[in-house]
Amino acid sequence: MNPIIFPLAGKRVFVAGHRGMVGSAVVRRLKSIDCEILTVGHKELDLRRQDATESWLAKAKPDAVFVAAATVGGILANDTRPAQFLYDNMMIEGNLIEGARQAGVKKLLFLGSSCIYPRLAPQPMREDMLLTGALEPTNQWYAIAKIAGLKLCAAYRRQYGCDFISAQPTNLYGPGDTYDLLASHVIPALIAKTHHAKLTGTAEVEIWGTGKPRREFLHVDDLADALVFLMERYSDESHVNIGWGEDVSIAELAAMVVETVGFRGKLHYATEKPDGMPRKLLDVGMLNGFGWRPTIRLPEGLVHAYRWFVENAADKVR
Ligand code: GFB
Repeated sequence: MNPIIFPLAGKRVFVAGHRGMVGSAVVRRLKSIDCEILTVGHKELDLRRQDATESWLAKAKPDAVFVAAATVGGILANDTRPAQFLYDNMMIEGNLIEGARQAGVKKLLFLGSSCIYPRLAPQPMREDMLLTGALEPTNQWYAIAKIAGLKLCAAYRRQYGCDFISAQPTNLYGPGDTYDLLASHVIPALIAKTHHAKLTGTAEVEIWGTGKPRREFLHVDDLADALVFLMERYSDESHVNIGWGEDVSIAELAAMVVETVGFRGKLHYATEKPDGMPRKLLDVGMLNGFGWRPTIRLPEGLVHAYRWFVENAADKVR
C-alpha cells in the first residue's frame, strides 16, 4: 500500500461543498481522523465570487482542501442547464484553486466526473484516455468544466509546485443524494419513483431511455474513504479513477431498485428520453495498485440509500 506522505491528523482541513452528498460523506469520514474540519455555508460564501472566496481562504488558512463543491445533476439537468453547469463549475474550481495557491494551502484534491472521457472511449476507461475523442453531447458542458479543473491542478503543480491532485469518481449514490426528479441521477430517481408508485398503488413506473446503457455505481462512503486515502498517500500529476470496477445495465439496476423498494408494478421504457453515454466503466487499476478497494456492494448500498431516502427525503418528493 502507498505509504502516508501527507497525514491529515493535526491539520486544518476545508471541505468545500460540505452540504452536498460528496462533501457530507467526506466530513463523516474525516471525523475518524484527529483533524480540524472547516466548512462554510452558501449564504456566507458564494464560491463563484472570486474576491469573496480568495479572502475567505486567506483568513481560514486551511492546510488541506477537498473541492467537493460543484453544480451537479443527472442527464436532464445537464442537458437543460448548460450555462450553469459550465459557468458555475469553472468559477468554483478556478476560485478555489487559485485562492488555495494564494493562501499557501499545502494540499488540494479536486474531483472530476466520469463524463470527462470520450463518449465512445474503449471500456474500461483508463486515465490516459482523457481528450482522445468527442464528448457525450448531453453532458459536454459539465465535462469541459471538469476537464479544466483537472488541468488546472496539473498546471498549478507544474508552474507553482503546488501539491494539487485530482480524483475521477464514477457515478455515485448514497445518503444526501438529490431526489428532485428534474436534477437527480438515475438511482435516486428510480428510488423516488418506485417508492411513490408503491405508496399510491400506481401500476407503472417510467424509466428513461432504452434500459441498455451500462453504468458503474459507487457508494459515496466508499468514495470518501478513497478521497482521504489519495489525499494522504498520492502526489502526482495524473488524475486517479475511483470506481467499483464492474457495471450493470440500467434495466438490471431498475430490477434491483424494484426489489429493494418492494414495488410490484411494471416498468415502462420511455425510449424518446436520452440514453446518454452507452457505457461508462472506469479502469481502476491505478488506484487498486496503490492498495485501495471499495467495500459496499450495490445491493447493500441500495438498501442503505433507500433507508436514508425514507427517513430524510421521501416526504419532500411527490
Ligand atoms: O444517472 P444519469 O442521469 O447520468 O442517467 P449519466 C444514467 C442513465 O439512466 C441514463 C437513465 O441512460 C438515463 O437515461 N435513466 C433512466 C434515468 N431513468 C432515469 C431517471 O428517471 N432519471 C435519470 N436521471 N436517469 C450524468 C451526467 O450522466 O452522470 C453528469 O449527465 C455526470 O454530467 C453524472 O457525469 C455522473 O450517467 O447519463
